[in-house]
Amino acid sequence: QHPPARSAGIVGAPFSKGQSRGGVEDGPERIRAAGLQRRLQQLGCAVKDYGNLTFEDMSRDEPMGLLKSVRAVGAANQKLSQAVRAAKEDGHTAVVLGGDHSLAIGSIHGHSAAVGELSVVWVDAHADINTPLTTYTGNIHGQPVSYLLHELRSKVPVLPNFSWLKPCVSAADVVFIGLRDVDPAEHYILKMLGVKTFSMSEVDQLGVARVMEETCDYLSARGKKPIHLSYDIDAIDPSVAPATGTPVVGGLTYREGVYITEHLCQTGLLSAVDLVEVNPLRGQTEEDVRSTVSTAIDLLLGCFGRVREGNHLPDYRLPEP
Ligand code: Z70
Ligand code: MN
Ligand code: MN
Ligand code: MN
Repeated sequence: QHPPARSAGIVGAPFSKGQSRGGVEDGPERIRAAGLQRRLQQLGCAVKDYGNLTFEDMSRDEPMGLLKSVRAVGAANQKLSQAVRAAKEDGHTAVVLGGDHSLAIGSIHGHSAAVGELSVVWVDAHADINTPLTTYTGNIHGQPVSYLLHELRSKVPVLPNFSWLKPCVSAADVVFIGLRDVDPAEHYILKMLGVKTFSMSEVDQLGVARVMEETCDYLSARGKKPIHLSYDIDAIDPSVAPATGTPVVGGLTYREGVYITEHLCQTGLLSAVDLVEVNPLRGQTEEDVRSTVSTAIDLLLGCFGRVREGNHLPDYRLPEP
């Protein structure tokens, strides 16, 4: 195989106000400290690290009904959108290190602003498609998909610090993989819009290889659009990735999780990746955190051409005696 020359543009987004647990803002540094840049470079991938975004404290950010930290989430995502757009315009495959999954709002918006229409592959235990009116937690990390879909425009109210956001994704261009904790209103929305989903039940039934084949066939039937992979680490089983805010039993194995990234990489269309919800404070032990971070790194390496059969650099020469 001759993988195209790749470069990763890494944007750290240490943001946690889309949910209520501290620690997820330390995800980017932990993933970097585990050697992400060096491991990508060993694959022959060029790396530009844009560093971490900084998010100002929002002094007055009272809840709007149930909805928490609306102004902070809006402002952070506007900043992230601009950063992802810039990374794409510099020619990189964008890598957003979260932070919580509310960041997908800005990441997908910025990606779309740079390249136009997208396919979105959302790998998650959760559907994250509540609207501000259906949520019962008030956490915006359970809502990003509803803010992004054209079809839900009339169901999402105008919110402070979100006036920059215009829906930019069509429901028919989204595939969910790994679902196993979906709220009733979310299930209704998914059915109403006819969104393509592969719950854990379908992963069990079909196997991950057929799930990925059907995912790519489904998306490419609407044209070969750049793919945005939004990977919530809680899609992976908590026995492998326990250091996350909302672990849900019965998740993807390490091998299934990595296979998804390998398959998407092979399409040549992977254009941006979010890796979110790694929370170093949520593990019971340091080994829990290490295992979670190490899995996150392997998922990202899979996105950039690492294969389990082994890799070698294109200019490799055997040593001569
Ligand atoms: C629930 C909500 C969620 C992650 C929890 C949970 C959403 N559906 N997402 N943990 N990563 O709050 O809307
Ligand atoms: Mn999520
Ligand atoms: Mn989740
Ligand atoms: Mn395919």
